[in-house]
Amino acid sequence: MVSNSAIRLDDEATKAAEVFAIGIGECGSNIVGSYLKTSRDKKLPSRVRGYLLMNTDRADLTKVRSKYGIPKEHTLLYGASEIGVGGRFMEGYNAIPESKDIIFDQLSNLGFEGVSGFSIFTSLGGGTGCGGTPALIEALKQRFQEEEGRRIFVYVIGVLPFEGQSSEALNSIWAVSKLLRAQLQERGADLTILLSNRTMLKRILQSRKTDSVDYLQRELDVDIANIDSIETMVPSTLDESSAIQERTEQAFVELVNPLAVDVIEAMLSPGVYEANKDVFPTTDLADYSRKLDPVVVPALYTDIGLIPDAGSMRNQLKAMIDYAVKETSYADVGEEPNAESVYYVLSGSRHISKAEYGMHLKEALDKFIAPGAAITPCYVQYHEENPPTNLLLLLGLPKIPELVQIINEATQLVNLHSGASPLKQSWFQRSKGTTRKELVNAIADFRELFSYYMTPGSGDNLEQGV
Ligand SMILES: Nc1nc2c(ncn2[C@@H]2O[C@H](COP(=O)(O)OP(=O)(O)OP(=O)(O)O)[C@@H](O)[C@H]2O)c(=O)[nH]1
Ligand SMILES: [Mg+2]
Repeated sequence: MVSNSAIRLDDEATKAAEVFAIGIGECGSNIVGSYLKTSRDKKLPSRVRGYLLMNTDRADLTKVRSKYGIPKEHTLLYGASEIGVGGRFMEGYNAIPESKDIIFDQLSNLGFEGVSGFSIFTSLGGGTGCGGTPALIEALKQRFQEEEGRRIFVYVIGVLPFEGQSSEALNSIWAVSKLLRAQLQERGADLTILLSNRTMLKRILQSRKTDSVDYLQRELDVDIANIDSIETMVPSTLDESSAIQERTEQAFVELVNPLAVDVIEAMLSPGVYEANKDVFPTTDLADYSRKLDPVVVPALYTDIGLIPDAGSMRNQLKAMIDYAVKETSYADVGEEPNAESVYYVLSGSRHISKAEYGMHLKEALDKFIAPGAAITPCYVQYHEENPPTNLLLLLGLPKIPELVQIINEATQLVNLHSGASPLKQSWFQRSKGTTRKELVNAIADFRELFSYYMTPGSGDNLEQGV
């Protein structure tokens, strides 16, 4: 009996899930892979209708299959080289239209026809995923919206680079400005959700100090005296291209991926039917994009110790919001994010996750949002004994101070490779597959789009000439 109903439930949940997940490039594939594996291990019902991991690098795909137990038919090797595009995002971009037929064939075999939403997971610092994502969205929107007249929503979960990866900072700027520009023509992502490696690493190092130090010490075989020495080690080691750099990056990635998986689960779960919970107002995934501005930074505060009988709930909820914004966001939004929209999902027991608290939450959020910003609530009540209390905050268009850092890193790099000599100029073609001009434009675009992040004097000037 148990197994029968379990199967039925599983089936229902899968049907209720409206999202198709695509992991593109190494980071994107790893994140989807570890998400699927974690869900399996924790026996969570399926939150996705189908999934595909795609890469231009054969070895990386093979690795991902064995590491996360992914069946071959859920992976796709495409593009000309089989060894990836090595950060040249323009090649990553062009590889999509060149392989459009095989990509769509495989998506079709995996049942993507009926879904209304896609979530694309990628790093914003590499080539395959960073370049391929905007092209893939164009292809999907063309197929569904322009050819079939059917509206779909596309989310991008994009991972910003670690500190000191200046070459990747440049790719990130290109990708984010490309995604936002495309959106103006209805051919871009409906929502771009930013997770930052540098912030996730910082969070992990702070919250699991000793564990992390032990882990890194073991993995890297170096003596780490304390947490501060890791932080200074990060930029310098990631800047050299050496074996230690690769090992460091790998170790960091292993530390931050579980954090990325947590937030994905928190975002997907309210939109999926489950017998043991009530969600109100009823929420489907498309709601996020209807209610939020196009660039979103999530924050996730889990296992919150709220106790309704112990003193003022108003104060407890205020402390909860303060902590969530300042200490748990996935890209650092500082003390005054000034978000233009907010979506929150409060989940827990029915004594805690209830609409009556909406008023206090609104009041607590006030100092973190712009005047007039929309707040959309969602409450998830679990029917079990003492479920954990969790808060997911999605901040629409917040200020993100670390973008200034990313712009500075990218600008320095462009300046470094600028000059009259053709040898200097060829660096752009060689390492990015594009011209210096395209990158200068992307930086200018980015500065304009995010001008209010920039305070006077911040950011090196870009040498416009040449
Ligand atoms: N959080 C996280 N970051 C990752 C992971 N794998 C790679 N990265 C980061 O992603 C960036 C590199 O992008 P990749 O995803 O490796 O690049 P790609 O899309 O495979 O493109 P090419 O290798 O250039 O063909 C760097 O900033 C890495 O630190 C991962 O599993 N998790
Ligand atoms: Mg790769």
